[in-house]
Formats: sequence, structure tokens, C-alpha cells
Amino acid sequence: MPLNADTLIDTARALMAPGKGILAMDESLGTCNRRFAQVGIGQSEENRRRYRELLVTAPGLASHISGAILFEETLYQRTADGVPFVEVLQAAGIVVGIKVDAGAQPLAAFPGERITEGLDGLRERLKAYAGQGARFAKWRAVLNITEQLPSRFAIQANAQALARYAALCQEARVVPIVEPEILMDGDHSLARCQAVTTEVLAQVFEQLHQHRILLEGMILKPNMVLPGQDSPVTATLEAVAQATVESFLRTVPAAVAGIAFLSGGQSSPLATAHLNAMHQGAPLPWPLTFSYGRALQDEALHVWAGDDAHVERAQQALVQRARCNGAAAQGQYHPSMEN
Ligand code: 5MM
Repeated sequence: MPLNADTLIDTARALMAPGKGILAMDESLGTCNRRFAQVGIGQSEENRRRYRELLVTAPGLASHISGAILFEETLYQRTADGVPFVEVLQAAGIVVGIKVDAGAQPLAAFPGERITEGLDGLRERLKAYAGQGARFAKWRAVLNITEQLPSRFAIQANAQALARYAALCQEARVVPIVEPEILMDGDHSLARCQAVTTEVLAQVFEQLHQHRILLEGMILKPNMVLPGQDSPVTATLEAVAQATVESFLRTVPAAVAGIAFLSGGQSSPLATAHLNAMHQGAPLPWPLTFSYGRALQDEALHVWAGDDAHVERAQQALVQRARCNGAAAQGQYHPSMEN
């Protein structure tokens, strides 16, 4: 067992607490600004701070949220009253996490594909983030499906970067969330998404093994297996759940501390219903929960729309989504909870 095993396992277990999931609020500047622009919110550091204060101070959030992934800027921000966001989260019992990748860039010589950057200097950055209170981290690789893509090379290059990141995290006693996201863009079938997801996960776990990752001290953040968003065919909840679980059973070792899904652009209720459907079959070898960004925040952001008079309602919308997803993570969600 590696030196930091107990700390890593304790943190990973805390993140996968039954009936809870992870709030992804780590949008980088470009993504956050784009989402603000869609609802007419000005793009400034102060507006990002105000919005994220609304999220971390939402009353009752910790009943359904075990951890929050922050963007670097947010890790150092404070409430209007001067309390560091990190302290607000810790006081509520929410584990602090940090996005450490530097984003996906074009993969040279592989048109249409991307590689995630950010490994240079990561050891030092992790030390600083851990000193600031971060106990887990996240790195997102992005792959897309076309008739020819993803290439084997892009899958392997991204899997290797994910594993190198995970090894540096565990060295720093920080639990790595390993996020290989296969985008929903395109008109591919459910079967094609399943084949690509299975291949990507197989390569990721091969690299994690080669890099000597403690599986009990890491969390996987995958996409669900879905038809492309332009596909003319709609898959049922049961078909998505079955294809997703099947893919994981074939590739994800039982020792992994847990699986926490990204929502990837699904509507909020659909992301909840899919998670719930995955819990209706035979018992699974790993806890299965959510680490949603848009599917937790969309309604709250639209309700707030930059107006402090709407903070309370926006917080209620966030906690309501977290409550529905917390129930789904135990297979106990029902659409009537939406009311
Ligand atoms: C896929 O995005 C992650 C999960 O969010 P969704 O549930 O909305 O799909 C999310 O954590 C993402 O990694 C962050 O928002 C950072 O993304 P950018 O594009 O800003 O690096």
C-alpha cells in the first residue's frame, strides 16, 4: 500500500457518502463567462465571486453534496463578509476539491482531437492547493465520436495524461477524480457510444494500473452511455442505464472507490432519471453517484441572473436539484419529487 493510502481512502469514502454527490462548480473563465453571457450576467471576477458565494452558502446543501470542485480563482475567494469559501465549505462538512487541468488543446497531427494540458508544475501546484485546503482534484480529458474518431492514439495519449495526473495527486495525498469525457456531439448510436466508452475506460484503467494508482483512493467521473444528441433515435432510461452499467462492469475494477457521473449537456431531470435507473438492477460493485455541473446549476443560474434579490430562490433551486440527485444515487428518485 502506498504511504498516503489511509488519507486517500478516507477522503474518497467521504466523497462517496450514501445519498450524496459532488457539485462541479469548476467552470474555467471561458466556460463561466459563456454561461453568464447566456443569461445576461456581466463577465467579471466580482460576478463570478457573487455567484459562487450563492452556491457555497446555500442552506442545506451539505445534506446532499459531499464535495465541491472549485476553479483555482474560487479556491482563494471569500464571501462578501470576508469568510474564505474554503472555510464555508469545511464548516458545512463539504470536502473541498480543485480542477487542476489547464484545459484541452488541439492534439498536433490529429485533426479534430484534443489533449488535456497541465502536467508541467503540477506537483508544486498540488502542494499549494492542498495547503489551501483541497483534498481532492479533477482532470478532464475530452474525446469526441465521429465515424473515424476517436483515434487509438488520442485515447492512449489522454489516458496516459490522466494517469500521470492521478499519480501526482496521490503522492500529494489528494484524491484524483479521473474524468475521461466522451462528448454527446454527433448523431452516433447508443451502441457506438458504448463501444467507444468501453474502449476508453479499458485504456484508462490500463494506464492507471501502469502508473500504480491506488484504486481505492480515486474516483472515476465518466459520461453516461447515450446516443449522440443529433441521433434520430431516443433511448429509453432503461436502455441507457443498461448500456452504461454493462460498459463499466466490463472495464472498471471493483476496487475503485466510486463512480460520479458528469451530466454532459443532458437536461437536469433527465440526468437525474438516468442515474436513478442505474440503481434499479442488481447490486453494483461500486457506489454510483453524480458530479454534475450544468445539471445541478442550470436552474439556479437562470433564477439568479445576476440579481441579489433572487439569491434565496436560486439557492432553493440548487438544493432541490441536489436533493433529487441524492435520491437518484440511491435509486429512490421519483418524478413527483420535481414538484
Ligand atoms: C464535463 O464538464 C464537467 C461536468 O459538468 P457537466 O455536468 O455540466 O457536464 C465539469 O466539471 C467541467 O469539467 C468544468 O465545468 C470545467 O470545464 P471547462 O470547460 O471550463 O474546463
